[in-house]
Amino acid sequence: MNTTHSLNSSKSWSIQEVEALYELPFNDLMTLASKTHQTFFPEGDIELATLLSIKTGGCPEDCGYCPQAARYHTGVTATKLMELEEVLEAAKSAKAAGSNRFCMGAAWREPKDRDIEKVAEMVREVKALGLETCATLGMLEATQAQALKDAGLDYYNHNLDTSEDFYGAVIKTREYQDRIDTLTHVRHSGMSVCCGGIIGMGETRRQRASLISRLANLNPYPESVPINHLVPVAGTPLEHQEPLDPLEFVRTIAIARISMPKARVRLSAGRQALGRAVQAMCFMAGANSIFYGEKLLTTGNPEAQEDLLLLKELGLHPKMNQTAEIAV
Ligand code: SAM
Ligand code: DTB
Ligand code: SF4
Repeated sequence: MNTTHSLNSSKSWSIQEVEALYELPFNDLMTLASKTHQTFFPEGDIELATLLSIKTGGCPEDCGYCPQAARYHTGVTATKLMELEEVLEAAKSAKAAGSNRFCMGAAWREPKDRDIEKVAEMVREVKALGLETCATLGMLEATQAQALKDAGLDYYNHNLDTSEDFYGAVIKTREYQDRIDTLTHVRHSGMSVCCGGIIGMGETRRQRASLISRLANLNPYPESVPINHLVPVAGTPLEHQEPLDPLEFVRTIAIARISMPKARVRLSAGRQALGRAVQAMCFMAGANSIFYGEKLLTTGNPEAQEDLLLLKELGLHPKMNQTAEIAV
């Protein structure tokens, strides 16, 4: 394996090249990923990002993995958009717990312009607390992306989620191209892009390779790459999905690191089920960000103290904000 091209941060990646990485002996792949990580992130810290669901459930889309789709009976209660004060309380707690980034998620297919005005106000106020801001609100028009950028939004999260040829098996209410269009508007607005996917939905290895190739070939590739492990939620069509081999998940993290060397690769949903050993391997493979706090949007996540302890035991340093009030 030629390692020099893997350390090139602006190379394009064919599906075949990504598949070739999957086929490497596991230890060779881990060594290459680790070398890439050390080259591009010599400080080796772990970013902490906290999620808040600012508008939960009742979503008209049919994403087969999602507990917030109105059409599935998952026990999630739909809510209206949260009030500003409640969002600020959560952001202050996240800051006190050491988080660097606060990500506001809404179960919308696409926001209305009046929703954007309200979220823009939240963004301004959260940013004034000294946190990095991120939002994930569904599909955006160019003018909406610009309004969020003008309010001070640092990142917009919008995932490709899987390969183009597997997309229709999981989501029928929108097209892959809709995702690409929103990502284009976000990039043109000047915001940083947070874009990744879900692994373990029944896709083939080639389809995983295709997802990574699409992400790595976005020009430029995303600054943040959340790699979610499917959380099989009761009531969703993927509830009984056969579990993925954990080593295949670790491989995917390593390949995301190698193909997008300067990105923050976030070990995202599904950490509770992965356990400590697999998470440790993901950090070795180059993951350098986590969702931090006991809740994702509607499902569970490890307790903050448990995560800080894990990082400490592994000798990893969280990238904490300066005013954190937490100690392990
Ligand atoms: N509605 C917006 C959208 O779809 O872009 C934003 C919120 S949506 C919940 C954000 C992301 O959460 C999805 O793109 C998907 O990657 C992730 N997600 C949702 N349910 C999940 C699950 N059960 N397991 C893993 N990831 C999940
Ligand atoms: C992302 O890629 N993962 C996060 C965030 N972006 C918004 C969401 C994970 C959601 C997991 C299912 C839930 O908690 O509802
Ligand atoms: Fe709606 Fe987003 Fe869930 Fe799809 S992933 S059902 S768009 S909240």
